[in-house]
This record gives sequence, C-alpha cells and structure tokens, in this order.
Amino acid sequence: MGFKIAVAGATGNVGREMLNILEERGFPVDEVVALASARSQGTEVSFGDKTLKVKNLENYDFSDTDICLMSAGGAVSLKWSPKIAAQGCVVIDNSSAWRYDQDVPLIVPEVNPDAIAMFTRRNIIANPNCSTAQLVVALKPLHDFAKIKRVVVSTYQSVSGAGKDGMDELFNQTRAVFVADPMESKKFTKRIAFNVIPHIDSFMEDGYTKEEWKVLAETKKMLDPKIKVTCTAVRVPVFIGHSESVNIEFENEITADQARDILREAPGCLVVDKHENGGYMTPYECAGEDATYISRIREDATVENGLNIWVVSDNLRKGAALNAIQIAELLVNRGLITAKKKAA
Ligand code: 11C
Repeated sequence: MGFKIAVAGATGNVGREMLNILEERGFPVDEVVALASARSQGTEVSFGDKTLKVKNLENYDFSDTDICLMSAGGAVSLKWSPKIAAQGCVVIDNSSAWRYDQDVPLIVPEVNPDAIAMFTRRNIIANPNCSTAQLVVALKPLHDFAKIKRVVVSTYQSVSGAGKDGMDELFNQTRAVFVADPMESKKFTKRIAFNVIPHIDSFMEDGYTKEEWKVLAETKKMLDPKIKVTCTAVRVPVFIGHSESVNIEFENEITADQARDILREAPGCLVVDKHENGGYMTPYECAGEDATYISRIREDATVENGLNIWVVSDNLRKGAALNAIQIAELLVNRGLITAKKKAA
C-alpha cells in the first residue's frame, strides 16, 4: 500500500526534481499531486510517464495527504506549513523557514537520522541548505573518527541555487557576451557570466551573508554544536552543482590515507581522488548524480591535525530534492508514518 504525496512548488527547479526522484527511487506512492501558487494553476509537470496538472496550493485539502514535500520558498512555507501539518500531513520543507526552530528536526539521513523522532512536535521536518547538506555528509564520518574542532569552508555555488531565474540570467548574459547585446543583471547583484560573486542571500550585521550563517548554524544543529565553522559563500557561473573547498582541524590524529578510506566507506560519499590530471570531480560531472563526491584529500601541515578536501554535489538533488525524499523514506522505513487512505 502506498502513500499520497503532494509536491508544493512543483513547477520550480527543486519541485520538478522531487517528482523525478520520487519516480526514480520507486517511492511507494498511490497518488502524487503537484501544487503551486494560483499563477501556475493548470501548468503541466511530468511524473514518470504521467503528466500532472498543477493545482492551487492555497485551496488544496490536505486531509487525505500523507506527506507534503514543500519547496515553495520561506514565506509560503511559514504561512502554509503549519496549516498543512494541522491536517495531519507531514511537511518536509526545503526552505529555511523552520530549520532553526528547536521543535523542528533538521535532517540529513546519513548524518542525524535519529533526530527525526521529534517531528511529531510540529509535524514539520526541515531540509538543510544545499551547501550544508553536502558538507555534513562529508564531515560526519571524519568527525566520528577524529573529532572535528574547526571547519573553514569556501563555497563555489551554481546559479541553480537561485532558481530558474538564476539559470536564465547566466544563460542570457553568456549569450549577450557573444552577440554583443546589452547585459542585464536582475537576479544577481553583479554580472555572473564570466565572473564570480562573493555574495549569496542577504547581508547580516556582522558582514557575513545569511548563506554563510546558514552553513554554520545548520552544521552545528545537525553534527555537533561544539564545532567551530566559518564560511565564505560565492556564486560561480556554473548551472548545476555546488563545490566546496573545506579546511578541517581535528582534535585527534587523522592522515589523508585514513580519511580517504573512511570516506570510501561512508554512506552517501564517493571518493574520486587520483593524483593526476582530471583525477577529481567537478560540478559539471556531478549534475544528475546522487552522491557527495570528495576529491583532493590532503593533510594540512599548518596545523597539528588538519585536512583539506574538495566536496562537490548536485545542489538540486542531495542539496534539496533527494535529501527531502530520503527523509520521507526514513519516515516510512522507521514506521513513523502510515498511509491515511487504505488500499481498496
Ligand atoms: C543558493 N543555497 O545556492 C542557496 C539556495 O536556504 O535553502 C538554497 C537556500 C536555502 O542560492
């Protein structure tokens, strides 16, 4: 017997990927509904070989829906998630609206699956920011082995993190360079084509951006509040796939060889680390893949127990849609949810 799943924000980058991944992984569904704002009502989206007509989230009755995969942005989630949850439908939310709420578990199944048990407090489960998801998948097994003290992360984030408008802006600006058209920047604060921008999300009082703060707050919530984290988040002209240069300082000794062996065995991780031309992953190659790829594993001789690693993953998949569906699978596999509708 399967579940009734709603995908809210079904016309966006992540919503479409959620529909793909539900199908790809054979999630036990009896029915899938695609939801979005009134503006998108009637739009068609694909689910396997079916076409779904998008319905209006605002007047949808969730009383027979088991799980709502929500990727409709923070403001929509703040308004609608509690109402959906109150109808007995578990919300798995991809925005930052609920991540820092003490009564909402923030989950990466490879990292802190047991924290999911408290979802009943609000019937809402939060999905992390894309740059945090891939980071903690790589850090967790290393932390278990040698206890991480401090992490310095520099991100190289693709434009799909900013949605379809971000992808269109990179495409249009790149074309404008070649055909000598005037260049427009609407989504990003500076030109992104053939450029990099050290600014993602809004600025905070201390000079860091909200994106940088998210990496810190979410890593602490999911992995260990004692770990010190600092981050510089940068937008790069790549369509899909976030990359991260990560410097890690440990309490205990760990060699690059040990780290390589640990990461090879770790859930969700794939090590691609040959010391030769091309013996590492790039975002272009990780698009459409599920793994978090780890390359360039080296000892950092400037501290007592230090490593440098390069972490790459598809931000729309492990960073968003895939992780949300893995959370739904965790609910099902642990028997934490039962289908409301009984099979006929
Ligand atoms: C980006 N990481 O690349 C952002 C997108 O908090 O879920 C995801 C923002 C979030 O722009």
